[in-house]
Amino acid sequence: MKNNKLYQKLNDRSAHVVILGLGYVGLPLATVLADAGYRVTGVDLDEEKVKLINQGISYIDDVETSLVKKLVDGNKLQATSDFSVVSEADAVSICVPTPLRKTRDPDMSYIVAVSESIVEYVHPDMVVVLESTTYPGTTRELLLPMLIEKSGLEVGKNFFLAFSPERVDPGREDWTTINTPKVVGGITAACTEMAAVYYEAAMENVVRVTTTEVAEMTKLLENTFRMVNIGLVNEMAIMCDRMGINVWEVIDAAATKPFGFMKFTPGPGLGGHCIPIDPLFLSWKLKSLNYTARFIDLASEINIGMPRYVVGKVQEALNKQHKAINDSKVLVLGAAYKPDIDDVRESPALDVIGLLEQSGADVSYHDPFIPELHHENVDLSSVPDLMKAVENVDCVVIITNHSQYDYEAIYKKAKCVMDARNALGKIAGDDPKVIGL
Ligand code: SAJ
Repeated sequence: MKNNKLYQKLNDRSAHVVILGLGYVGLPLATVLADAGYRVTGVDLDEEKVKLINQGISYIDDVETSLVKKLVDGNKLQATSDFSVVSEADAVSICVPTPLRKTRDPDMSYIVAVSESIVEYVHPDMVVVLESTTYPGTTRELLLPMLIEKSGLEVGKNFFLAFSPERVDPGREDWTTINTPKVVGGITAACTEMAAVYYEAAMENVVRVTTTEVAEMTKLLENTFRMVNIGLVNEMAIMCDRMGINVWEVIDAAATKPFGFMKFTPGPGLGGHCIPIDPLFLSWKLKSLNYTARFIDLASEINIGMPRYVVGKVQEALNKQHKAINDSKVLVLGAAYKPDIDDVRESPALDVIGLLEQSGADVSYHDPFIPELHHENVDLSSVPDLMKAVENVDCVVIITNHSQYDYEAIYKKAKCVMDARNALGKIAGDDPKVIGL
């Protein structure tokens, strides 16, 4: 392997790298690899992204514009929408979306489209790494035949193909593309090694696994672990509520166990483009093998049911004020899917707002990160004066506990609060105007 000229180009960083897809995974990867010494060309169909990068401007919060400018000025990074650059690539990373369709099965159209766009440019002595989260078998069963079926190339000999799951957590500063361990698994051992030496140029800890399926499954275990444990604590909240036990106190007490326990907290549901979605790739694949992934299905059912459970608690809170949801004014605090970010993808706030409106409530929302909310049946703008809105509504529902909210003031001004995040914590004591999960 060490005498292979591709291996040498990757090892001495004289290789030309092409990154396909310049989103929250592709752009950080492109800049990290360019900063490590490779010449990198990013490819994206969005001409605006291409233009911004070539102007030395970053559009991803986690990537400093100063770094993009340094790399572009230093001719280490450029962008294009022309896939033919793959014909000059020594290494290619594919970082395109893998969403779910409305029918909750994987949408592989982006992977298929990008494969069709590069198949004519694939050539001997190149390594291709798929980063997009997907079901086990995608790289071997879908990508490999698409890329080399007609080319006569031999995988593991003059063409190298691997899978390496993205582990980018937007906004996180402690774990970055450089220091987060990077799992790499190839179609063959030589593919694993070629992809590993490619990434070792820039990443501190490359973890080799034996196959693409192991690498694909690793990512799904990581995020299924989270989804199932969140489903567990959500059910714990429901069970504690039935028994009149404070689930937050139980979780905090359990979290004092220094081993064998990992803290998760209940909430209004599961948002984001990873956790609610990735495990469904697995259950979908297993269905094709006549197996039901029961933990995933059960956790998904509980998590999907949380918005409706929260609306039931709003009804309970209003009922204490001798009011119905119908015609009540309800203010939803926080629309993002988790605190202190501006992403509403799969946010449970959207479901809570929709359900409240279906019950006849006059719903408004506030989110300092999200000025406008236009999604399916939701068409709202964030209220301009938070405290005035808190004072004027019949019930405040805390869905996303952004850290900048003054929860003491909100508690004092609100007529009643449904707190789905324990944001008020001990502020409210046993005040009956506050209802938790
Ligand atoms: N959530 C809970 N209770 C919890 C944790 C999360 O209800 O205890 C909810 C959140 O409010 C959110 C959803 O689950 O709506 C997902 O939250 P998350 O903390 O898992 O954040 P994500 O979706 O940004 O997940 C990403 C993932 N990163 C990648 O896939 C590369 C995940 O693997 C990370 O572990 C996670 O960030 C993280 O730890 O921040």
